[in-house]
Amino acid sequence: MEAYETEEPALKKVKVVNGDCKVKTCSKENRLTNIKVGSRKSQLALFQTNFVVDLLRQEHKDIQYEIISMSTIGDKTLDVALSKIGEKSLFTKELEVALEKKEVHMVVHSLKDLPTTLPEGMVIGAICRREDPSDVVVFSSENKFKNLKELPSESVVGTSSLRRIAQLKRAYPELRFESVRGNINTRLRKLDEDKKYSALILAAAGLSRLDLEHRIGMRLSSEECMHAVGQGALAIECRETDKQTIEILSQIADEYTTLRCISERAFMKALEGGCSVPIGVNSKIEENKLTLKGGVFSLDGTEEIMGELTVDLKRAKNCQLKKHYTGIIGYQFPQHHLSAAENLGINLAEQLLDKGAGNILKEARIANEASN
Ligand code: DPM
Repeated sequence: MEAYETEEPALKKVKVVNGDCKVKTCSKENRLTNIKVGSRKSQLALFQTNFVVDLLRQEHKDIQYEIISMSTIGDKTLDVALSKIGEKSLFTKELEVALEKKEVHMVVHSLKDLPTTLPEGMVIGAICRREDPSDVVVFSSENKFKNLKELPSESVVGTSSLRRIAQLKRAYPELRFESVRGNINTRLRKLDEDKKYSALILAAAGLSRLDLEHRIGMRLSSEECMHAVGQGALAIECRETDKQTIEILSQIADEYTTLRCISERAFMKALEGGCSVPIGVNSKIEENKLTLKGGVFSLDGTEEIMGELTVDLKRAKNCQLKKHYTGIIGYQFPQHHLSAAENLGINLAEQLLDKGAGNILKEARIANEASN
């Protein structure tokens, strides 16, 4: 079997055959001593960046870390619904330019904001251990509701996610779903002050990172609302050729999260979905078996096509090594597991396309473009 070998001679040479990692040599004088980490400026983004820097510090105490924060188009375009801006790398572009110009070594993102195809030359060097990936409901501080069912009909629920709207319309046809933009604190302020919204749908992970768990009024089950691809996981993007950074990042990557997220991203990629497509997923690893559940939903909430597939990782066959799997590098993990995860996502997408998911997605894209 062919081995993945690092190209830059100065760095610790790592040779990997099927996850069997052999460290060969280490030249001290060229080692990175100062790492620049790019981040968006929002409170959540800075929290996430600091979280990753803390993890890195535990593994690499000898390195200095510097956080460089910047605004992105997504941050600047607050008045338009997310799905209507039509730019896939909305929250990532400026940061990727800084990476390309070598102004930073790495950038921390919410994995769900990273497209399944990254810009040329960029990879995801690590995905950290996933937090709760589910969606939750936050009610306006004025009312005492505990469940969406209790809201009076025609109450307005704020979310810009077509995925959330398409799924929740099925269970709560009497509610109205309207776009809301801005970072989490801005949204909560609009919820409490504007009187327009009775509730918001948000990711549990974002709220808990900001210590706002007490605002969670109701957790949505996966039957009611499948989460977004990659939700709840943090990803660190870096240059594909920057082997030193890739090696440093490899130590904070979580194997199960990586496998689950590769399967989810492969599923979305095979369906050609972006952040404005109503696709939801759920994944788990139990007893070495990776299970992926996926769904495609029509925007009006009338149609859904779902499926589920499992792969036994123990029985996964050796495979041709790839540079990355949906942009994710995991050279320290068994490659045949990464490959099995990717194939699982592709196979599930094919199963859904056979059941007619292509038409639902096409209609969703047309409807979304027409409302631009
Ligand atoms: C993406 C979506 C949303 C974000 C679309 C979706 C939600 C937008 C909205 C791709 N990015 O989920 O279907 O409801 O108006 C985002 C959040 C986080 C990362 C906030 C959230 C934090 C959680 C995480 C916005 N991106 O979803 O409530 O790191 O996974």
